[in-house]
Amino acid sequence: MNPDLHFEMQDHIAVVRLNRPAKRNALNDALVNALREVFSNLPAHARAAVVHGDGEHFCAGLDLSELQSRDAGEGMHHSRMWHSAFAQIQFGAVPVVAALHGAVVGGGLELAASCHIRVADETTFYALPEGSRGIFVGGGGAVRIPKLIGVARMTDMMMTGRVYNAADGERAGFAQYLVPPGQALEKALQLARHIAGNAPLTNHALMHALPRIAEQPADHGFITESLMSSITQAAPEAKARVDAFLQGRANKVTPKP
Ligand code: 1HE
Repeated sequence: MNPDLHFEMQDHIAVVRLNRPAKRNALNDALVNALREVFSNLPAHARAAVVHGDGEHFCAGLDLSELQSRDAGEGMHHSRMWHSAFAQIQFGAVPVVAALHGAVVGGGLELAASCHIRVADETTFYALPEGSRGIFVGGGGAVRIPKLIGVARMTDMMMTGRVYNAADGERAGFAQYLVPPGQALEKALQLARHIAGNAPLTNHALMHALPRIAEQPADHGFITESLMSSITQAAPEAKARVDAFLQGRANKVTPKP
């Protein structure tokens, strides 16, 4: 196991920590490959995962010390290596919650965007310094980040070097949750435990079908939705959960206090 990536199971939750604080958890090739390996080989009892970073920052993005002149073909393969690793996160076995703090920049933001839910603490800031480093996003950011914040905001960030703080970032759509400093990991674990209690088929549909449906033309999307809906409803677990509600044994939906 790569010492820059720490992995442990907490009951059914896989907890993955970027463990390179001296370099602000910058992602070198070995670390990107280690992420792919970890998410490709989660234990069978994993039901959800959390990704976080050691030290003062979540992740400083691409390890710039490895940025070397590559020809176009080599550059494409390098970018595809990142795609393959982050695809294992987005379209892997279990939902992944990112716990963010400090810098979430460049490839670090691309990593966060490949997770299903993002929890940020108030120290978090978001940037895409690729624009000023003379490069472009290559870890799936051009596809995933506009889905969070829109093309216009991403263009602005890369053209002008704009940095979003945690509160503005939450409003823009980077994170779904904003918590006080130091509390992102605990909140992410709490959410992961809730997710782990869902019917696995529902989680699967949310990870694998929903993003595809959202990209389909509406008339295709409606059909795919119906198929997924009938598959999840047919599972014995769905019937048991609905019966539990009807018999007063399941939580009601309650407004937030
Ligand atoms: C690094 C990296 C890195 C830090 N690659 N070594 N990403 C960036 O352009 C962001 C560059 N980093 C920063 O802006 C800052 O480091 C931070 C805001 C993240 C943190 O600041 P700070 O003051 O806490 O730390 P520092 O003093 O800048 O850095 C501490 C050490 O980490 C230092 O090394 P040292 O040997 O001098 O101690 C830094 O050189 C090192 N370090 N960030 C390599 N990124 C698939 S395409 C994706 C393309 C991108 O991600 S481009 C964006 C790259």
